Amino acid sequence: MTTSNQALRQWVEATATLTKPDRIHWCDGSDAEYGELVQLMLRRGDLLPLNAETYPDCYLHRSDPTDVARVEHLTFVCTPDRAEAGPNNHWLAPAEARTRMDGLFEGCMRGRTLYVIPYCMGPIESPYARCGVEITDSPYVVANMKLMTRMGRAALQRIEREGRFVRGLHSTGDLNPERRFIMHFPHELLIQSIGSGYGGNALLGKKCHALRIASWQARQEGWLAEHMLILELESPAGEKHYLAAAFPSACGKTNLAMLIPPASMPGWKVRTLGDDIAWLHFDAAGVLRAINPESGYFGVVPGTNAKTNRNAFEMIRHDTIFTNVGLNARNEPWWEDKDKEQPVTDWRGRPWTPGSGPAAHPNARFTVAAHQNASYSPLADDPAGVPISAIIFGGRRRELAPLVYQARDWRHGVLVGAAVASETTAAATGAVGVTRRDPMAMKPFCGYNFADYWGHWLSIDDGSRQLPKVFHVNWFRQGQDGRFLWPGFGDNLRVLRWIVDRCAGRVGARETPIGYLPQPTDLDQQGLALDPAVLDSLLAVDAVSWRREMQDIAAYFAEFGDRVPAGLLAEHRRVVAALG
Ligand code: GTP
Ligand code: SPV
Ligand code: MN
Repeated sequence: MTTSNQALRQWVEATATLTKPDRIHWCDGSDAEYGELVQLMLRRGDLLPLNAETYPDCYLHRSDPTDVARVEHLTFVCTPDRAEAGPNNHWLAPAEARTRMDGLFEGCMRGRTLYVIPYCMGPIESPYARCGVEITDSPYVVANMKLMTRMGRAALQRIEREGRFVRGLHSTGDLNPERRFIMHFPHELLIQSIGSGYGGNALLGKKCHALRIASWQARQEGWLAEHMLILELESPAGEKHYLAAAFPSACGKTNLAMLIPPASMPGWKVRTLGDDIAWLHFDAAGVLRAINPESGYFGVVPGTNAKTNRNAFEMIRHDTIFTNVGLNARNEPWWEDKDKEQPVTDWRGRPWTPGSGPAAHPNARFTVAAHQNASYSPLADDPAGVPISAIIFGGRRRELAPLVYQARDWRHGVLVGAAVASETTAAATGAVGVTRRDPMAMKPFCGYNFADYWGHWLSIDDGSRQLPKVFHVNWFRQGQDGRFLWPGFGDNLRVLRWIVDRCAGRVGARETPIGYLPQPTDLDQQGLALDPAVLDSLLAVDAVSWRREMQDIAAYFAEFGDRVPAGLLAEHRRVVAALG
């Protein structure tokens, strides 16, 4: 196989000249090809077979122990002008980055196969979808891309029709963290990644293309590429709303997108359109429509069980690649909070004993095709996407942020998004549990200066459009004893219900300086065993703490100097004044 697209052919040839692979394989995306790759990886020990009766066609991949998460300190945005990348990104001059990367790519595929993966982010027929080509020397990457994207022949045909594609060059290199870099060249629509085989570092269609490069393109072209789930919420009366929610990594997007209603809320249905990324465009009528550029999930495994997320628990029982989980005595994958059993082997393949610590790495992941999810919505394949009623921001905050509040208007909503903060998680290397600002849950993923990004968000309100309502949620408030105050998971539906009632203008609210909050009696509490005092504290707005928070937000904005849009600062001053 090759291609009629000359630019693609030349790039593959030039890459082969640089990296010197033994073979070149153009991926057609077929099931047979996937099967052959799996066999190859089983032979090489890159994949281990799991219990074929209880977990048919499931495999375990063990990463290099130094390569288990995204590496933000090694991820760069390389624009000619440093200010374009902004203080939110690590930056290198494009020429310097290219020289460094060329040196590392030189001969790196000797003895290996170079795979060419044409992929399409979004339904193949969607005007909102965009194509890319990833070159990689990792069969694990190819297999993951097969489960998570529309890749192969159909994507190549679209590329040949359109002539446009984002280029991504990836090699696992020698997996030495000293020689690990993930570089983005937005002006050239180019990504280069070496030294990691892990998730967001290596599956270049995902965070590198669909967020960093796409956010940069979206700004030029007037749309949004966001770290958001997309779900459909249907009421017992059959009313449907589509919600998009941006929470930082490992803060609950997959779980919310697959929510199963509590028994006390019969007739409500949640269907999943996406669990990680949304591309949002206005249609001709001024309605904001969302597509999910992906077609599979790369989800956090630990914590997944029949109670927290039965849909995910069931969908990963077949045709799933597990990365960095433990094993039980029956050679089944095992992870923390799966069940009451004990593992026998940890994620590194070492014998597990009760003193060993977690058996699964806290950032262990499953890779699975989206249609395996029982709550999958076929609208995820609709080229037109779905109309969004509400955008929900959220973070993991043990204190301060209430269970839910609504921004008064779009401009306030942009401030609420820009002010998101969250405790860091195992999704990236570095300290866990440290509260940091993570605007719109895009801190690791915005491909340009955050100040310009906030300006772009503000510019969305051009006076002619039907804008979604904007909310903020926090499932992670903790009591003195460190336990979560809110039950979360299925019970989050109670909050979603208030949100759609607000969108439909059916329910009132309590106006506070930070926005509109529910009256406790307006939240469905049937079957919810929550102490009323706890609910009051989840819905409290403490002016003293919020004044301190607003100061912290002002200090953060100041890091971006005079590029910060005046509208955002004016909105901040308005909230400060309201807090008194
Ligand atoms: P990325 O894939 O990294 O972008 O993460 P995500 O936002 O999809 O996070 P995910 O849904 O996988 O959740 C991450 C962790 O948060 C898991 O350990 C979940 O069990 C936990 N979690 C999710 N929702 C809730 C909730 O409502 N309450 C509590 N307490 N924990 C939750
Ligand atoms: C995240 O970290 O937000 C993820 C996992 O969704 S990764 O694909 O590694 O970015
Ligand atoms: Mn994510």
